[in-house]
Amino acid sequence: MNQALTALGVRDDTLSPNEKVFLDEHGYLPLEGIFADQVEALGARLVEIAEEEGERAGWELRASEGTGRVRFRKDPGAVRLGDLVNKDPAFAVCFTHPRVLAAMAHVLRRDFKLSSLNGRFALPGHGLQPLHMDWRGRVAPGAYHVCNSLWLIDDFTEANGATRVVPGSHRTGRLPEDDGADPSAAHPDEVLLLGRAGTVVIFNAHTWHGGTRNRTDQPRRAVHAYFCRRQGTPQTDQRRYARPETYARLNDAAKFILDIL
Ligand SMILES: O=C(O)CCC(=O)C(=O)O
Repeated sequence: MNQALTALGVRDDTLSPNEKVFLDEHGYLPLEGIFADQVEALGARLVEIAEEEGERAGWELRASEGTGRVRFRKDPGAVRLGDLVNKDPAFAVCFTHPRVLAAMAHVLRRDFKLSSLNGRFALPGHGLQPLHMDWRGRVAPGAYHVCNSLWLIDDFTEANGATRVVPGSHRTGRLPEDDGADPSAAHPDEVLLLGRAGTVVIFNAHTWHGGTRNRTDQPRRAVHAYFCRRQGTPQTDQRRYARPETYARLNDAAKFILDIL
């Protein structure tokens, strides 16, 4: 793991001490503008893939249902795209960016691989999700299994279905429903992850979070680069899906992150 991280440019100071403390305490960390130079191209490619796949879009996520992998969340009114690893070389940045990998290394104690790389468009009038974690069950603070990163393809605004999180909830060892509240309702402590397109927000996937309703007339697009422990079952079985051209174009360090080396 250390060799792969070094090869991909991750150092002990890739995240500052303040960034690590913020992530530990709040369960999320915005990394502003870190892919601003690529956001337009990635957004255009996502739209093309959504058009090419049509009704079939997201089939890889549905296929993982019932296999013991993370349950595919019913998400009416959202376009889901699966397996972006193999759909365009441009998406490699989402699992090789040193700042993102440094955050994963911090939360998952230098023991992680990609679980899945998906797109999600919250369509106008839709996108509200119950508060949830991307892990079934309660875990003791610090014993984290999964960590996510949200790649903002569009600006995330108050109106367009920005993701909400409940800061610090990853340290409670509790589920959103434990306090008897309706997980679909607004939580008194929730904050919206607002930011400019080109920003990545890391969130410890044990932090309670969920999409909000998009009240604009434009889709709100994001990519989720989701990571789990190396021994964990990935949401997308990278070994099954990896195409020959993906093997050919990625270096060994990137293949290690995908666990296809
Ligand atoms: O795209 C978002 O706003 C968050 C999506 C999410 O949390 C999920 O699909 O599990």
